[in-house]
Amino acid sequence: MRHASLLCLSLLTLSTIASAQMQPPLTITHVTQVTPLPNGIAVTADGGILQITALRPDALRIRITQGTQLPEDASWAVLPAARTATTTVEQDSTATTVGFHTADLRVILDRASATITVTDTAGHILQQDIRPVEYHGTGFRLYKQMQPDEHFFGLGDKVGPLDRRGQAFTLWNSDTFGWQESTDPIYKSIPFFISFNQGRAVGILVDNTFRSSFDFGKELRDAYSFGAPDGPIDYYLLYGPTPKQVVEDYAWLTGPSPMPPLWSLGFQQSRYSYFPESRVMEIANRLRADHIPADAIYLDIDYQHHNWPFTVDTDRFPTFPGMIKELAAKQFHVVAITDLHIAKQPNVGYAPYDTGVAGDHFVKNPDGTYTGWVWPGNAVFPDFTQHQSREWWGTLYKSFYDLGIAGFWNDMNEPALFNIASKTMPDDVQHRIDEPGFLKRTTNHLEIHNIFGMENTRGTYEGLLKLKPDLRPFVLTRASYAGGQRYSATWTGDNSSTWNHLRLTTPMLLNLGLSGFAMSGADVGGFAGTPQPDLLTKWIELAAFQPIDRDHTADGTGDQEVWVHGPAQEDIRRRYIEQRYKLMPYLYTTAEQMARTGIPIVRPLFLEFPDATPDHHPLDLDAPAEFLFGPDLLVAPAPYPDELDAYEVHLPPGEWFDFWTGTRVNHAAPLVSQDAEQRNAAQVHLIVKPTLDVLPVYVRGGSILPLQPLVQSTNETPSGPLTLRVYPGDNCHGTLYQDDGISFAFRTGTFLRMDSTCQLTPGSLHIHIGAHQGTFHPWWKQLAIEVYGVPSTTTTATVNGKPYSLTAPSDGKFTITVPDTGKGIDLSLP
Ligand code: NBV
Repeated sequence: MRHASLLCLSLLTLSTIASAQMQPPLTITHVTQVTPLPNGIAVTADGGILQITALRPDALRIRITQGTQLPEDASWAVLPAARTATTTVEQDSTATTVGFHTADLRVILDRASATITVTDTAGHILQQDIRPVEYHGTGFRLYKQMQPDEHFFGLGDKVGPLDRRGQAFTLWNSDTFGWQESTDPIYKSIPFFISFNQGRAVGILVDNTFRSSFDFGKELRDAYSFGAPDGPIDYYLLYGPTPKQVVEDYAWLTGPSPMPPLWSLGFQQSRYSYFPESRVMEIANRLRADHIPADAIYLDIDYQHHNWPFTVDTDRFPTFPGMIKELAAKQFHVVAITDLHIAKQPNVGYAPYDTGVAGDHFVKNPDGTYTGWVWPGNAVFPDFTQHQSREWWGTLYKSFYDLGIAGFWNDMNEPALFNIASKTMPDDVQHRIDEPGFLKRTTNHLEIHNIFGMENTRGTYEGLLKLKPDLRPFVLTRASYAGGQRYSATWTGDNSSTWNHLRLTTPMLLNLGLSGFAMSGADVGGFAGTPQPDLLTKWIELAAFQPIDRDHTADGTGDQEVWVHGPAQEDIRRRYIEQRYKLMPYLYTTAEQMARTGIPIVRPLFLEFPDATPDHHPLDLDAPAEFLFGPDLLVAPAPYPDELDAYEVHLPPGEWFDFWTGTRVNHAAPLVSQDAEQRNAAQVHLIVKPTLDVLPVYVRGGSILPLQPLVQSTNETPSGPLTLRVYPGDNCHGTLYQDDGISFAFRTGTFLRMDSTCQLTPGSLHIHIGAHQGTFHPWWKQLAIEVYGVPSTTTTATVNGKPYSLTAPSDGKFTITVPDTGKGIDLSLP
């Protein structure tokens, strides 16, 4: 009987859904009234209203709604300064269209269909609606023309190829242990993508926090679309035309990643979990004994008392504060996990619970505090959409931060829950929004789910800043939303120890970088499972050229530290980690560029070389495993990393050098005797035979790379000169940025910047090393200027006008060591 009624109920539900789907969508169409605005237009149409405004000449905001009233104007993602930015526009109107233009963009609204077309000033279509906006109940969908050569990037670390064309995605933060290539959604929701069509790039942020979806030509061959089941139609269009400009615009809109502490760019060792205390020390000591440079050790959940956040299991960690000190003395920074589920433990003196209850900081059901089951058992969850609850959350870090724990890891913040089919909070959980810039109101989990993790990290980041205002916080998160890069670095969650996962890492980190999350990594060696020796070696090689380099694995898997497969493998792995440390001045300079401009640390080729192919398709499509580490290093792993067959490396047009040998690639004639046209003839194709111990890396001719002597941690002061490697070529320049690596003193001028250039003319090379800018005093006294690609017959040079005799080149390079007076150096080679 019970079964029968359940069946009736489900049939009824099914038929209701079916009839809702059968209903034709409501559309917004036929313009009835147009109000010109100083910065755009407000339009009334049949079924709803549209407002299109220009924030800058190259940035539009488009808001559409059913009815007559735009919804609340508030955003978790977009910075207030950008949202309120405005520029004046010129109105345009014809018998069939209305619209306006700025210095960069033209907006054309068709009067009959209320569809929008955006073009550049030359009339190239950047985005075009193919039909009126559709509403299905509270849900909406917008369809845009997809051009034959249009490619799509972004949406964070969604799994799959770099180019999103032909794929569809859902945005719903999900705990997906052991995700695979076809898994969607995973942990983060970043509703931002870049369209790149024949050299013209446009960025779109769809600022809607509900379970949105994006389809890039999967449903319809010639259209892409986006929509959400609820919430506003509120999207931003950012025009390049270069992809780099779009990425910078997006950083303007949502903020860049902050300047990371220097140590977070070092090698990080983690596992679920190192315990007891003696095991943590054993790992730290082994890293030092084996001379594996390293900066961080992670404490995963098992350091806590019964998995209660902000506690310590004193049986396993009897001298926890002493351990943190001892690790600091060995130059290790400790990162501790602090999950957001607070153990529901009343009356036992558990302060996070007691103070949370006292302050009314936990999310509620319609009928009381919501309780869910996670690591600590029954748990409660902070209401991170209340600013006062985030502030309270931030105070929980005080004792750990005072102990000297350097960084914090916010895991499980999708939020992840056990014992429930949805693996997250029920839809009807209530969140109270109490937030400057927002109406004070209560909403349900459907609206808040995707920003819950981001607001968790915001509480952590801002809390840490309040506790130690002059220390750069380090927060690592699994879940986030657009703009979350302002508060935390991220990683790609629970990947697997397989060759395919090694391959998937690169497009995930590249798309994260294009979506604002420039400080990112993937568990090196893979989380689920145990890597074979060669896989771990190859993974460590690759990760040396990624923003966050953290070896991490699950509980119950085999050991995964650098030394586990014997000295031969360890030697190779050590060499790559050492190379990362030698490149630290270059990596740190790249990180500073990221924090200032939003340009990511790892970059797809088309970001730096949008014109690399004659028909302007992204070169990345031909070279799916290649990427740039900073502006000048091109990393070219095998496209299928376990295959031993030779593969083709595509280098963008221009001059390239082999990073490891210093030799010029694929050119026989001496560099200085060639003119620019000869040098830049075309793309270079190389055939590479993979070997275990070599990860091919190339340097852009025209770059000046700063390197330092080897250190065992970023705390150690390098001894010896700063090396500037000069690789001649066109547009030759390089920057070095330094500061204390920990504080915000750089904001008031305590930094050092040196901008250098070189000029190559047939027969001579002139190098200018810039004077020091800023007041920071560096560790070096001398510069070792290494010049590549110069004929070995060269015997003299001049340094600041004085002759300097050269010794015969070694490894294809000349080295000129000179004191660094800070006033700049001019060096000429005939
Ligand atoms: O805290 C334990 C793990 C952590 O090691 C991992 O990195 C996270 O992604 N955590 C997930 C919880 C359980 C994983 C099975």
